[in-house]
Amino acid sequence: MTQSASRQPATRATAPAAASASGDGLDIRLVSGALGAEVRGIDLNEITDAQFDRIHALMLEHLVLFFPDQQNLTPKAHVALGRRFGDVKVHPNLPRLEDYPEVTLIEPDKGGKADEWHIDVSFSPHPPIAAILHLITCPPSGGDTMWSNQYLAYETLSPAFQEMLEGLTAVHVLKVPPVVEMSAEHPVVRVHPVTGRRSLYVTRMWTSHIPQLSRHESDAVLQHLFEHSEQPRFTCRHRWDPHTVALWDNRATQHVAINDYQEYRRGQRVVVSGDLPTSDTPRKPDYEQIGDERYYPRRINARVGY
Ligand SMILES: O=C(O)CCC(=O)C(=O)O
Ligand SMILES: [Fe+2]
Repeated sequence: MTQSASRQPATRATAPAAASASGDGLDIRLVSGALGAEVRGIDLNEITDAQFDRIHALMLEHLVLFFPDQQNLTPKAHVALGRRFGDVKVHPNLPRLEDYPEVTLIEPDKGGKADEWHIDVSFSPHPPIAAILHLITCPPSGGDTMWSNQYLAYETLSPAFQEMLEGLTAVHVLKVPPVVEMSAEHPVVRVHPVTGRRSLYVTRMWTSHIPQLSRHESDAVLQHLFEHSEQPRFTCRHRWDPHTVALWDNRATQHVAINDYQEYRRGQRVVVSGDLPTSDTPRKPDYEQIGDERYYPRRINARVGY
């Protein structure tokens, strides 16, 4: 094994169980064949510029990182870590810490469980580029979280289907009247501003329709993309211990919290904004809709806003 565990586009260079100790004292263990790495040997409460650069590079490579044993991480340092990646915003409608409003409370009893595949806050015109979740209390078993690699989801579509998706956009909506209503339109295939790789950017929880297609076409295409992008072969699954921190690239992943427990579970999350979802292909024209065929599926309205 060389300097660091590495993940190549579409294939794996290293065995998922392999661990590597890099020169900077970090111990990195890949958690699945598709994405995810556990990183030990760092205290996130206080990181140097060099450590930040390393974490950033690891996030781009593995898409989701898990840092166990982060008991020292204060809300202040949590927000400061987020700020190293970009702008840290207050969530539009989830509960938050009183003294640190940028820290969202992830307490499933108070606001629903994030138990459908989603991209965080993709209904916003400025969706987060990254999220940092500090799990503080977890059930003795259950309550795992899964992530899915949306580069792989895109790369495994047939070239003809990939070509059809170019220039399409999708509408993402949060609709919980009368509290919050927000929607945004983003490319179906986005180009990552740092890696340059294409990834799928639609998600079951928030994506309602593709305005360039008829309603029936849009439903069929989205249904296929949801099912395709959620396949186990693109995922990793994390079993939490208290005080593990997960950091993910929200531009190229989706995730889902598994709703299989009854006990109290609590986390604190900071999301980071930055670049906007973009494509390098011109947007195709809208389909001329007939009557009121454009609609927002009922499932969208059931959610609170992860
Ligand atoms: O509770 C979890 O494991 C994940 C919740 C979630 O979707 C999030 O923090 O964005
Ligand atoms: Fe989420």
